[in-house]
Amino acid sequence: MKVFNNLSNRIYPVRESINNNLSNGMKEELKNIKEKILAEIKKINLPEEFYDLEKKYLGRKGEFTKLTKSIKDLTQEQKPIIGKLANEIKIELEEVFSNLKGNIEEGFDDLKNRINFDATIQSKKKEVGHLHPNTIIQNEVVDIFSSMGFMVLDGPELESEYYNFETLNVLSTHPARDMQDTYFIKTDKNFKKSEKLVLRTHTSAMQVRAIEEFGAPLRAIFPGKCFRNEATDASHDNTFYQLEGLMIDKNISISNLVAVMSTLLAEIFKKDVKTRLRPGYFPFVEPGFELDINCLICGGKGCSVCGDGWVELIPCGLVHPQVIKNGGLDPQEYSGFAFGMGLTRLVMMRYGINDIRLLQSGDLRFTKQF
Ligand code: FA5
Repeated sequence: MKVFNNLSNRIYPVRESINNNLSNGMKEELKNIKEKILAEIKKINLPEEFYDLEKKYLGRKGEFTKLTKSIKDLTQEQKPIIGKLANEIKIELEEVFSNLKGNIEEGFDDLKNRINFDATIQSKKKEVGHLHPNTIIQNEVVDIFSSMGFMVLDGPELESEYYNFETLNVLSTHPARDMQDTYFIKTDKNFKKSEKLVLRTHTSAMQVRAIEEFGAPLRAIFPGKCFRNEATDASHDNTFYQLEGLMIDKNISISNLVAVMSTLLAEIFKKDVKTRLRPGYFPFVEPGFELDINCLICGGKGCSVCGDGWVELIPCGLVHPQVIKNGGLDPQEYSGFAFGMGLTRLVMMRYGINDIRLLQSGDLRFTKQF
């Protein structure tokens, strides 16, 4: 018995040292495999290689997974210690893989630059977009008119010649057709002349559509995109935004027009802006005016945007009786005013933008400033 006891006493420490060696070896192996994985991530060139690597080590039959399975062979004392270490390394690796996966989804090109072995690395923040300056100002103007009881209508950008020109007293033989260099759309020869299509040159194309649809009394604005075949410069683009306004009721006069325009300018600029009203010719208003504002870019000295210190901003006038008639109302009973504000130019004035072409350039260095 004594001998046996001795043997047993001797055996125990031997087993313990085997187990100690085993657990120390495991510790080393776990640390080595972690270093190996992180080193291999560094060499990745393609997204597929990243996914292969993840499978090779962390997959069900992966090397790291296999290693952790052998923890069960350790003693009861060693199991929790090594198990804890293995778990910590696993969490760390999973976090590194998960963050890099985020980077991969955003663009692999940048992956290598952003590989970082800090397990707390965050994937690149998603950039949140924001409103274009045109939309910001359009929303402000829409709010101002909504508060005055105007409804907001949308209209087609591909418009018939009928609504774009003819309902507005601009017949095909009328010299005013030359005022707006138009993109005509090729249509089938079976198209009736009145159905021929153009990219709308102005939001006035909505005037008769709105009267037809809603009758009177009517207070509506129509913001939207317009197109003209322009030789572009600092203040003219081939695609730009206007915001049209139309009010039809009994006894509408120039005083109503001036009151609405003054409210608009005071609200939009929130400071005193010099304005001037001069006669303007448009076949669909009588009388017609041009409301100009003193250029806010050069302070009225004259620049590439305004030329002479004044910016043509809001052409307007009293609706021509024929237009009211074209909409199906009696011009003896109803009158109205209309205006067609150059929304893009308003944006330029508000933000001090000295070239209209920047607004549609798609250049993020420009749009990110707003
Ligand atoms: C018109 O388009 C008329 N429909 C406006 C109108 C409506 C008059 C209702 C009377 C009653 P005009 O071509 O001037 O008018 O253009 C109106 C505004 O749009 C101009 O004052 C200007 O601010 C803007 N605009 C015109 N062409 C361009 C362009 N190529 N680029 C940028 N803005 C432009």
